Amino acid sequence: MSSSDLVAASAQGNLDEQISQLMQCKPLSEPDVRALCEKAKEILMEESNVQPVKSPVTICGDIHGQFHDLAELFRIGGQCPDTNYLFMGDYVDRGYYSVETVTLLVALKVRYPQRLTILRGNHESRQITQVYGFYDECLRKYGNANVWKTFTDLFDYLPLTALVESEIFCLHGGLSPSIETLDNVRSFDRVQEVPHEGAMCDLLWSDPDDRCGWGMSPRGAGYTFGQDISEQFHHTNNLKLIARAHQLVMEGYNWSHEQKVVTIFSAPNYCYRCGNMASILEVDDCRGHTFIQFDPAPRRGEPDVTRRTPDYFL
Ligand SMILES: [Mn+2]
Repeated sequence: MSSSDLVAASAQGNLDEQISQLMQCKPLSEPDVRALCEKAKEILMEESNVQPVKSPVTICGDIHGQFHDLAELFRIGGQCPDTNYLFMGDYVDRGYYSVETVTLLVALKVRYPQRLTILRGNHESRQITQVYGFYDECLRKYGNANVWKTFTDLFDYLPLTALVESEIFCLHGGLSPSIETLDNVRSFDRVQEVPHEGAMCDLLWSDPDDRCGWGMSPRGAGYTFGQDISEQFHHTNNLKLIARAHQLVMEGYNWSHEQKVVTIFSAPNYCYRCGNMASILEVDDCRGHTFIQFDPAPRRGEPDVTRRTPDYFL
């Protein structure tokens, strides 16, 4: 081995140690977080606003700092890198372990950049994390705001959307009246704080709705969009499905717009009190899809899993 190979091998060994530490829900030191985020930034800045992803891949929704449920998700869905994952944002806030959750996902991204795709959610933002918990958790666990600053600076580089096998468009929120084509999404500069309005904001904040057309969102950001909007977007961009997260759904997944849109939510018993199931969506190499539902991580015993029969869209 050359000396540069040795350096690379030792860096990788170090990263593997960090990942096993994180898997035990133990946060990294502040300098380790800073070095990790530097590497992650180099990887993420090369990715597209519409990051291409190949199947097989398992698509996941909101995690919100529920570290033990993320560990359960990996037990049920398969460990990284044995299973490829696409996470659609909202890693932080609400739950008690935002630091450990987001550090683990970023470490896995650095270790296995081709196996893991991590998109930006509306909570991957400086402003939102100061209100909903991540900022306070960083202060509590590190005694200062440096780790919060490091992560929120990294969040600016996260891709906004992904496209699985040119047919499943994945994003955190939903569609935007300012966006007709995937090339529109590819064209803007995403490296900034999530704005209060406009295309980038809408992708992270919008929700599907039973009413036709565009509507005002009760969230105060983004829009609601009807089935007519989803159909037009599918048609223009040759899509089979829009997969998104962002909304609590009691079964862990929920179809809308005659199966043109699916909501996936991966935080079981959200906020430790909502009583909902979580789910993940496995897309296999024949592009069949299977939802796996799961309950909160049990304290002991076997995980409670429901594996649905696969559906194929042909
Ligand atoms: Mn959200």
